[in-house]
Amino acid sequence: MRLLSTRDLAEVLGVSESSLKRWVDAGRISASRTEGGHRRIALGEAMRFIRETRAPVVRPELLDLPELAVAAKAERLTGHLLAGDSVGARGFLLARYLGGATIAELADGPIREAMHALGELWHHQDSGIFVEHRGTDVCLEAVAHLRGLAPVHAGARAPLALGGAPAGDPYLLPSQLAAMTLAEAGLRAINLGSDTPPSAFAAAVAEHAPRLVWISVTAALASARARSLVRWIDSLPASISVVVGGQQASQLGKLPPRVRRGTTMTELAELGATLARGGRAS
Ligand code: B12
Repeated sequence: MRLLSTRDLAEVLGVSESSLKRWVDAGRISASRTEGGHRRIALGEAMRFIRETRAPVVRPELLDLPELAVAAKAERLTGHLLAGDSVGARGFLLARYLGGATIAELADGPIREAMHALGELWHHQDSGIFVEHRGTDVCLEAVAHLRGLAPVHAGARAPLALGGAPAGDPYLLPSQLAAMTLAEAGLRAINLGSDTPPSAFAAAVAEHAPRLVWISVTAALASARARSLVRWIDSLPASISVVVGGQQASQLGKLPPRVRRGTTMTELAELGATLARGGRAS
């Protein structure tokens, strides 16, 4: 875990070190102490403080996040993905996250917009497919980078959520974003990723006993696969909440009434927050 001195964080924020020490001592920023008694602030805690107070980041390079300076001013993520610019894409997402956007807002907003724009390319240009594949890789990397930096909200006893995309569905981003959204809402989240057969979902559920299962469907599934997924969902104990979403979720047809359908990560965040508070899903 990266630790910052009070002097470093003061310089990052463009405030005096004495103000920063005061904020630590008043409990506004949590810090540990070195053996010599110096205050040390975890990077995740610094990020939480910056987001919550909307504090401007004056010297991003001291956070070891130089990409922040590169992309903070760009208006859209799409341009970075089209150009295959991974530094810009990382900086774009990080700058908005530090500016207070939630993971769900980033997913439903710029990430969705940019990926949908990439998806139109292959209709129009010969180079579209390579640009789409390169842009997807850049986006996946930027989202994973944010995932690594975002502070963990869930304690060891927080309810567990587990999910992924079904067999025959190669899409990685939607399920990864679902995991991050639920983690931000205060749940522990295990992402099984793309192309997960019902038998693997079943083994994971048996091992981890989740409170919530999410399923993200983006690909058009062969009907036998869709049916076997629905059978498995049907077989889950009533104590497990299930939420299904994604561009092609409607092909699963009629689902048991206790299964929720969601269309956005914002809805998923609301469901996650209810479960994290100990509430019921429906
Ligand atoms: C990247 C991509 C690929 C990559 C995937 C790489 C990877 N490993 O992830 C690759 C190259 C493999 C690929 C392959 C194909 N693709 Co493709 N792909 C895309 C693309 C550009 C982005 C998908 C993505 O990541 N979106 C980002 C997410 C975040 O957005 P989203 O899916 O809308 O998700 C939002 C909501 O649905 C919701 N949500 C999602 N999951 C969940 C879950 C829950 C629980 C909840 C509550 C909400 C929720 O929240 C999200 C944020 O708002 C889309 C374009 C598009 N319009 O999406 C085409 C797209 C999906 N692909 C398409 C096509 C045609 C194909 C291929 C058939 C191409 C081919 N000829 O080979 C193959 C089929 C693969 C297969 N087996 O099905 C078409 C599908 C058209 C259709 N509806 O039939 C699209 C729409 C492109 C287009 N405009 O034509 N693709």
